[in-house]
Amino acid sequence: MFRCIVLIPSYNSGALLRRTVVGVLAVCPDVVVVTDGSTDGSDQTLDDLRPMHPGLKVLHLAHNGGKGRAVLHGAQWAIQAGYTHVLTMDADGQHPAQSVLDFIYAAQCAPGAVVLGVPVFGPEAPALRVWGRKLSNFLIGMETRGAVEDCLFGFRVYPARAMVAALQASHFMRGFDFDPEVAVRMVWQGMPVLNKPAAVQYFNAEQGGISHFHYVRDNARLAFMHVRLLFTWVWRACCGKPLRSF
Ligand SMILES: Nc1nc2c(ncn2[C@@H]2O[C@H](COP(=O)(O)OP(=O)(O)OP(=O)(O)O)[C@@H](O)[C@H]2O)c(=O)[nH]1
Ligand SMILES: [Mg+2]
Repeated sequence: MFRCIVLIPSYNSGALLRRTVVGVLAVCPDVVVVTDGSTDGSDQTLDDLRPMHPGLKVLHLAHNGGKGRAVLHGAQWAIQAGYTHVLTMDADGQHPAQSVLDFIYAAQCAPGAVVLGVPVFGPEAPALRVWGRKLSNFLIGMETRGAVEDCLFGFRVYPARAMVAALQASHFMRGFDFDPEVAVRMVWQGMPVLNKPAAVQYFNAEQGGISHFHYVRDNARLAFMHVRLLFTWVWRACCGKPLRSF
């Protein structure tokens, strides 16, 4: 039976975490938040929501280990709790709570597929973010024969077991390389993909906007990921056999 839970990885998301969770709870009762090593007290801002929302679960990891590790942890918990699918969304209010049910419905209609959000940027989106992803999208589009329209947007619905299996097959994908690489790996495993537009919103510092994307560290990680994926892709093309992890 199809059961989907909203999975929100969070690291020092400030006041936006509670706002995001409240927004999601208004449309979907099942939410799991995974925080790891947050030091800004944002975890505690959810405490008073829990008695009123029995479907809200907050998982704490003691040490910060990256977005991908947090998603893996949450998805493993979700499988144990009987969920078949997870809808991942960011904690910082950038992803649209009003599209949660649409995405869940799309996944319910195609339970064997991964539903990938395609960002629809507003005028406030920084040009660096809008244009910076074009190279990544070009490379990933090539490696997946155009199956993945946007590789960096984290608003998605995954069949939980397939996503966990893809992560467990590799030591990578634990940080910001999670979103692009897991999509490629799932396509290579033959999973159908639905690309679905969804609004993305950027907040400025006064609105509490916060990013943990570190330009040097995370772009280096993404560059290494592209080298890995391109190498694997060429190898697959030459040998005609799948390499699940590399
Ligand atoms: N649990 C956990 N969540 C994380 C970690 N790093 C980032 N996140 C979450 O992942 C989501 C995306 O992180 P952001 O820092 O906003 O990165 P982004 O949205 O890719 O980049 P921007 O375009 O700058 O916003 C947010 O919900 C973060 O709280 C982490 O180490 N652990
Ligand atoms: Mg963000």
